[in-house]
Amino acid sequence: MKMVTAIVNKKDAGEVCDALAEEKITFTKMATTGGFLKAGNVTLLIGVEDEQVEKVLELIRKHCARRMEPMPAVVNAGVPAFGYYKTEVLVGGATVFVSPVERFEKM
Ligand code: 2BA
Repeated sequence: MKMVTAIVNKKDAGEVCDALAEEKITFTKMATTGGFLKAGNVTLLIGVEDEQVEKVLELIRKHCARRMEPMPAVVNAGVPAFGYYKTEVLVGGATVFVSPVERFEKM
C-alpha cells in the first residue's frame, strides 16, 4: 500500500476531488498554506493499493494546471526599487509524494 500526498492549487482541488470520488478512491482533503507564497493550497492524503497509484497520479496530472501566481509584497520585500524584479512565480500543477505504508488499520 502507498500514501499519495498531493499538494494542489485551490483552483484545481474541486475537480481533482470529484475525479477521485468518481473512481471510488478514498481521500482526505486538508486546507494548507504554502510556505513560500503563504497562500492557501489543498493537501490530499490518498491511501491506495500499489496498483492504483498510477491511476491516482494520472487523475491529478489531468486536473492540475501549471499557472503563474502573484508573489505577495512581503516575498518581494528587499528588492531594489528600480529595475526588473519577479512579481509572479510558476506554481504547480501539483507537488506529489508517494510513500510506502507500513501498516494500515481501521479501528
Ligand atoms: P509555496 O511554498 O507557497 O510555493 C509556491 C511556488 O513558489 C512553488 O511552486 C515554486 O514555484 C515557488 N517557490 C517555492 N519556494 C521558492 C523559493 N525558495 N524561491 C523561489 N521560488 C520558490 P510549486 O513548486 O509548484 O509548489 C507549490 C506548493 O507545493 C508550495 O507552495 C508548497 O506548499 C508545496 N511544496 C512544494 N514543494 C514542496 C516540498 N518539497 N515539500 C513540501 N511542500 C512542498
